[in-house]
Amino acid sequence: MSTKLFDSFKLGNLTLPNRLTMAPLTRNRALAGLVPSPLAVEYYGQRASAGLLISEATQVSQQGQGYQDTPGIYSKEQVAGWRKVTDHVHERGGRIFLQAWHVGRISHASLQPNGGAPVAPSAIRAKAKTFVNNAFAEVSEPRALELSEIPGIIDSYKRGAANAIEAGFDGVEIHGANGYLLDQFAKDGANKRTDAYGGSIENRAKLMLEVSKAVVGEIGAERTGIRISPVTPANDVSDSNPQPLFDHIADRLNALKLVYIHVIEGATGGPRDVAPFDYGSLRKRFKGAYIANNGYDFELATKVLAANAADLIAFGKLYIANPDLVERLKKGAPLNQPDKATFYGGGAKGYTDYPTLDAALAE
Ligand code: 8OZ
Repeated sequence: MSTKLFDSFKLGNLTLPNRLTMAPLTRNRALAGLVPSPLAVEYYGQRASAGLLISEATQVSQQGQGYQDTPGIYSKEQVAGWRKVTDHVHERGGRIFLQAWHVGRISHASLQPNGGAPVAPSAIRAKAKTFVNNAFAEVSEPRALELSEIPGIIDSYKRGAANAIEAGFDGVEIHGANGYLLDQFAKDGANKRTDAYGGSIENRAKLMLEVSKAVVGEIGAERTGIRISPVTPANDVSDSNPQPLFDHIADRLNALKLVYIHVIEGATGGPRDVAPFDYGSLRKRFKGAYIANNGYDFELATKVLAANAADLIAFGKLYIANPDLVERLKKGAPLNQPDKATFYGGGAKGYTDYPTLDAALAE
């Protein structure tokens, strides 16, 4: 079958050798100080043949952490740890963006500064679980952010973006998806504020757009992307009318000239048709690149690229299990199956030990 999946693509100032993107994947293997480990260097390096790698979600502050052992991008030690990852990816001919993350209310007091409450647009606890102290736990009751705290939140993303560039990343993807802080502000199921950040679509989208503007100001639009998930029910988030909300967001991101929008179509890691939504409307409004994600395989990727409904395709679970996904899809070779038991936490097993085709054939 003829496919555009292996065609090159110009993303800002980068030339990607193919249309495959490694989706951001939480793996909970950071070391003390929430520094990426030497295994992370190997893991990302193994996957460097992807057109673009996106790092696992990486908190921009201690307040932004919601799960144990996720890496940060706010300390010198973290920047130094990430520098080893980006150097290795670049040595192997790859390109990598950092995903900048603040979990908002999807956190646990035990992870927060001084054991305090996680922060949210409104003091509404999500019906969601996190993983802390080596066990699943209900997320903690959050407190609503004061209006006076918002500039500090925006600054934390800005600092995270500057640190990411210092750590050698090619760009930053703002995590605006999956029921975390920016998605919580955008959606009316989680945001009941009555100030300038609540109520209308414009007000609810404001924080996501102010963060985008700040990151663009810090590192440049050609190095700034964003991930959104208009209809996902992930982490108990919901909106009563997502189409006009995300149409507005797409228009405004277009005006800010972000290099890409990365769209989770449907329920994160679940059904693509969970709720009606016109993704073509986002595609039409946003003139930068469109990265499509959720449940893609070779066939669907080929179809969507042929229809020009996306520029790049992000693969998650397939990239956990197949470091050489590009080569495997090119050859129509069999794929390794991901092992759910080793997704989150642990060491090399299920992380850096999935064989490449060459390694498998040599056995
Ligand atoms: C799985 C487990 C923990 C976090 C996301 C950052 O869904 C995540 C995440 C995924 O975006």
